Amino acid sequence: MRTFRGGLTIGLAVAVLVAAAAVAYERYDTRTLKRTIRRGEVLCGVNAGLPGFSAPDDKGIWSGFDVDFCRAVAAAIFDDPSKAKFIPLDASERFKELQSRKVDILSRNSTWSMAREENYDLYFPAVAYYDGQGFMLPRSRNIETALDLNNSKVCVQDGTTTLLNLADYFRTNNMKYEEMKFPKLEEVIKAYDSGKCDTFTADVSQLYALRLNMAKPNDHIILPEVISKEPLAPVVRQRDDDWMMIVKWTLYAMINAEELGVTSKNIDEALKSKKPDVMRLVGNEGTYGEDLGLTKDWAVRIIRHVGNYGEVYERNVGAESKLHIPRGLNQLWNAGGIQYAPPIR
Ligand SMILES: N[C@@H](CCC(=O)N[C@@H](CS)C(=O)NCC(=O)O)C(=O)O
Repeated sequence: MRTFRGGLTIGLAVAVLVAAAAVAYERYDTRTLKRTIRRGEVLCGVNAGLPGFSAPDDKGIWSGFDVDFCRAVAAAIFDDPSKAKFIPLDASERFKELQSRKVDILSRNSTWSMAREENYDLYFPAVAYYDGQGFMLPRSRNIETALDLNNSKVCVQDGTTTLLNLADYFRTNNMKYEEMKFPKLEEVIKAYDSGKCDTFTADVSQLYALRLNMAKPNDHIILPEVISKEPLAPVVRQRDDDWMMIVKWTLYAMINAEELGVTSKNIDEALKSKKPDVMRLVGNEGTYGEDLGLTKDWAVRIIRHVGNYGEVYERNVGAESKLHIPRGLNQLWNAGGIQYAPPIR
């Protein structure tokens, strides 16, 4: 009888433990790396269509800065950048969808903010692109500063930090505005295009991208004021540290490679380099890749297939792209910007 009761107690304790583990598993996904490797591809949540950042062409081939970052993660893991699958996500649903494991990583012009990490149990490993919010409006309106936007109708997308900063900016400057808010980007653009709004507000990089798609891009100007900090970063789930480390160090490998002058074109020479920093980057010294759960040439794979940070920037949004966004804050720290990667050592 005593044994029976003891067995019952143990049974109950085991059941409680299993239930607690199930709850913990539901809340925290700690197995993304294993699942990704088993699946053979990285699932990337991206913007449905933002030229320069992420957009499919007419054959369904994706390109852009955010797309390349996902390809870099796939290259680090699989030595094959094509092992990244792109899943377009709306602004308002993106964090819930990452939380519910629809994607492994969000690489979608998402601003790192405290509430987003707290409310969705997410983590933004490192800043991929320092952005800020601005205003676009028809050149014909002859407005040169955002402080002259009093009483404007402002087009803005719902579910974004943009909406919150807009309210702060007008309140701080004692100005009135009418919020013309839409859940989908197409609706915001349509409203702006058809003259329903006096101005359109979004991250400056997005204004550059969207202006390209206007019938007459030259008819629209972007005002000089940048009214917020928008550190755009990839996003992963909290307490999934193996995965978070890979995402974080993929970006840092790209930034360090640029700082060390290692590019997709000279990577084979870099493999012969005797410079200690370069030797660590390319895996000829230390076990940095193995310690990430990858191979020693993890960074070589990224640089060879996708390029260093500067190459990715210039190709997609900088001088070699249609957007021509100056490097600005995204220049390396030793060249006037604030992109700064901790060392690989
Ligand atoms: N960085 C801001 C804004 C990001 C954002 O989603 N912006 C909109 C306005 S351009 C967008 O990309 N929309 C595209 C879409 O929802 O498909 C954020 O993280 O909230």
